[in-house]
Amino acid sequence: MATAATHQTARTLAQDGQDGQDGTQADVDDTAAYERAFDAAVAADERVEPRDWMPDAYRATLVRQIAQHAHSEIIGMQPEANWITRAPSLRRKAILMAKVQDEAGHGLYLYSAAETLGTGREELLDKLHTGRQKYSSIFNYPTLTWADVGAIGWLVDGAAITNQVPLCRCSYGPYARAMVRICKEESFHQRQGYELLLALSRGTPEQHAMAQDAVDRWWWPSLMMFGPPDDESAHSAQSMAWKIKRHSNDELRQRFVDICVPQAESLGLTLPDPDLRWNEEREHHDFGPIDWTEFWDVLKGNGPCNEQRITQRRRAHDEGAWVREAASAYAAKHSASGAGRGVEQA
Ligand code: FAQ
Repeated sequence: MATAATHQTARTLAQDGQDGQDGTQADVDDTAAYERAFDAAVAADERVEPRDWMPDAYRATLVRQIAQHAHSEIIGMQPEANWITRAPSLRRKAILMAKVQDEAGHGLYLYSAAETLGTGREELLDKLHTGRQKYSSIFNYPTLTWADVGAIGWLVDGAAITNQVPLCRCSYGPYARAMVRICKEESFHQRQGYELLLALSRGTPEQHAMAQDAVDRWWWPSLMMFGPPDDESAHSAQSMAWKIKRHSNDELRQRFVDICVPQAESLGLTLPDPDLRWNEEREHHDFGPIDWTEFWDVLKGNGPCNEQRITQRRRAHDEGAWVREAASAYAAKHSASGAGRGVEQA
């Protein structure tokens, strides 16, 4: 919760502003004062909360990013869910089911965070289903073998954590707080993927080859998850100035590569990049060029599974209509009968 004087000023001004804005000089002065107070609060690392005044563009950027993030979580359930019925043991099946359920939960926290900005879930889902909002490029690739479940956990969840831990310090309170729990769960997801790949890597030659093949296919798309290079990233500069993003796309991508190289060695697997080597001077790993044509093509809808993912999402939404209707009818009935005020119903 924001406590410093600067932010209180923004709140007080915003409350005063509820009296009405009719375009007078006083209103213009008020807006400039709100902006100064908002900028000072962000500069002082205070949290912006739902009732605080915020620039329209800040609100729109948050809705865009949080919605894309929420959509990624629920579309991201599909590639792994594909393997639930074929998990090789009860233990693996239980772990995978828990992971996929966690992803649904992450979607719920994130849609709720977006709702605090005044945008309803129905509207966001409609934008997803009609292609007006994006989800992460990574979920447009197929899961061809069981080892892909391990590669997703190790690389995709690993990339997600690298990107999301800094979001726990995002300037918008509800998003930052949602990320704390999400990151804890992603950490478990990453470890289960690593452990799965380790078991395969140390298994039969066929299992080792399956693990290597999965890593070969998921490595480059995982690097693309961090978004376009900094000089092509339309939103980074403003999002970093607002402290929504704390690091640039390239910084986080580099951090991820540096984390993965020793982990791949421990796994006994090779990362599919002949240019990957330690750079003494930079104290980072150099890595080869990313195929950005592929990335933009996937974003345009031409990835291997775009069509399948969105068709399945729309079907799940349509088939779940009766649940939403029943839940709404139940809530309306109980609020009318006073259950909403704590009266227990039989
Ligand atoms: N895929 O200017 P920037 C997960 C778009 S969750 C698709 O750099 P920004 C958990 C971008 O929206 C994975 N689109 O954008 C899990 C923009 O288009 P727009 C999701 C992408 O926002 C694991 C345009 O390109 N995580 O994996 C991508 O500053 C396993 C220009 O880009 C998040 O969403 C992409 N990879 O930076 C679940 C984290 N990259 O909107 C299941 C939160 C960029 O103008 C299983 N998001 N674009 O039409 C972020 O941190 C940021 O939004 C970035 C992009 C870094 C993704």
